[in-house]
Amino acid sequence: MGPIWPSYFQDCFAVIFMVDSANIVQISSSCIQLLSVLSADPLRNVSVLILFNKRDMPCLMSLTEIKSLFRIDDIVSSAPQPITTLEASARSGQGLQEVLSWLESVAVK
Ligand SMILES: Nc1nc2c(ncn2[C@@H]2O[C@H](COP(=O)(O)OP(=O)(O)OP(=O)(O)O)[C@@H](O)[C@H]2O)c(=O)[nH]1
Ligand SMILES: [Mg+2]
Repeated sequence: MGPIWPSYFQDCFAVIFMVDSANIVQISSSCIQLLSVLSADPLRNVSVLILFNKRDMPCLMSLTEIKSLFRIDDIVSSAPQPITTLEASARSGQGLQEVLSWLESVAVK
């Protein structure tokens, strides 16, 4: 669906970019997609949450390794947007409260 995402950018006040952290094969393409989202002009001033999902699943890589493959630190320091990273499991509900708190914090701005 990536090619049609820009059709929705104009009305966004925030972005939640969800990463399937159990699928290490997709990590590099996911990172490229993220960079194109962050460089989109209509999204220059929105808050961004990078959400590492599926943390309940067994995974060959630790979250630290995945974040390092993503070069998260470089992305956060060079992107124009305020970026938050969180981890969650949509299946178990782990981390969802933090996601809601983040949404609330950016919605009142
Ligand atoms: N264990 C687990 N499963 C999840 C979680 N979130 C979503 N799923 C499951 O993952 C499946 C959907 O994810 P994907 O298969 O990656 O779907 P997709 O990203 O649209 O499709 P692909 O492009 O093929 O990856 C569904 O079966 C969901 O129930 C989670 O946090 N934990
Ligand atoms: Mg998937």
